[in-house]
Amino acid sequence: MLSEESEIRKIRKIIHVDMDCFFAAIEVRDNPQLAGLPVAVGGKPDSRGVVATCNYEARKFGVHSAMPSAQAARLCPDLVFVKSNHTKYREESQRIRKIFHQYTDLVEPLSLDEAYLDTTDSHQYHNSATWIAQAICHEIYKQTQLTASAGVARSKFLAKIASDWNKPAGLKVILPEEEEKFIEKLPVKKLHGVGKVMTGKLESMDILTCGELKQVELNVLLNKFGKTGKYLYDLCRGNDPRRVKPHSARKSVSVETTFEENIERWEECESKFLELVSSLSRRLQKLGSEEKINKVYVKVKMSNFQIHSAESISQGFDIQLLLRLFKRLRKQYPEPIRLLGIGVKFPEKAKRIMLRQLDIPF
Ligand code: TTP
Ligand code: MG
Repeated sequence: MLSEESEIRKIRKIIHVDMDCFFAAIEVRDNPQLAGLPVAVGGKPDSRGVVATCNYEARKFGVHSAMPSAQAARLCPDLVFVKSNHTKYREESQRIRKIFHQYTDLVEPLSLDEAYLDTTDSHQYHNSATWIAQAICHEIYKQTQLTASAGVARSKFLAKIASDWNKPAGLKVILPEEEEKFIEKLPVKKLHGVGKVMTGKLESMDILTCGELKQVELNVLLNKFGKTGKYLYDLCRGNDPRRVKPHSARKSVSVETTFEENIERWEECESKFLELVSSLSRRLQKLGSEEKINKVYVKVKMSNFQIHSAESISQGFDIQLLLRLFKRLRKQYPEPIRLLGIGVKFPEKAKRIMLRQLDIPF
């Protein structure tokens, strides 16, 4: 009996909610003249700005997040550019989070516009996660006139894939009994962390779907991809036991790359560094926490696997300061680099404020 009960307990009900073209949807809502027009939020094309996001009308022209605004304007000549207003986006984000908390305390925000919810023990709607997800999207629309998409599954990675499935204003439920079939057909590139390079490597092994990935033995994947190999092995079997963590106040945010071949020349180091800067900058914009940063740091792993880092107090995301830190490290350790990482840290006080904004006791 007990084992049956614990068997039942294992089936979790995770919802992943993600707002549709969040910043752009808010701007269009607040300026009805923009309705129906292609709209991008971000820097103007005559500056060196980039698109933070754009609405679905603009996406039809191939415009997307992180694209240089000048390129976006070439693809879509009628594109309307709107300056971002993070204070407004944060306010909307808080309204949405309050709605999540009506259904469960287990809410893990990932950025301003998305969160995981564990509704395994939620009592509303006869404990139906599907109905709860629907109710959340309706309530969000009622309160904010913004649409959200939601995914329901028994694990985080599937719930996240599901929320993207029927975007915008879509709902996708992956029932536990449908899960295996769903994963079999799932293209590997849909897995979080499988980017262009990894997709290419898997393609060269004739692996396009998770079903094909499942045929590969663990030691082959470990040999080829190291730790990531085990991650791939688990996901294509639907194994993702990560819990929804409501109290995870961020201490830091970082990005790093391990190079296929060690890098040494300064031009190459600088160009890889700038790639990391853009990627960290995108993550920070999504998190909406840029101005709270009080430290920046650079980390390098050398060809002999030794790790060195440099850190400095900073006001905000100071790229020039980061570059100086990197140059200093480079001078001290001129050997070939295997891995480069950059990151930012938040002060204790900001962490407490962030928690308070989420209505979480600390
Ligand atoms: P996303 O949820 O990735 O994108 P989105 O909500 O605009 O569109 P989708 O319908 O596909 O979910 O990001 C949420 C917000 O974060 C987005 O509205 C703007 C911001 N953001 C950036 O500022 N830079 C970026 O590179 C990305 C990806 C997002
Ligand atoms: Mg979104």
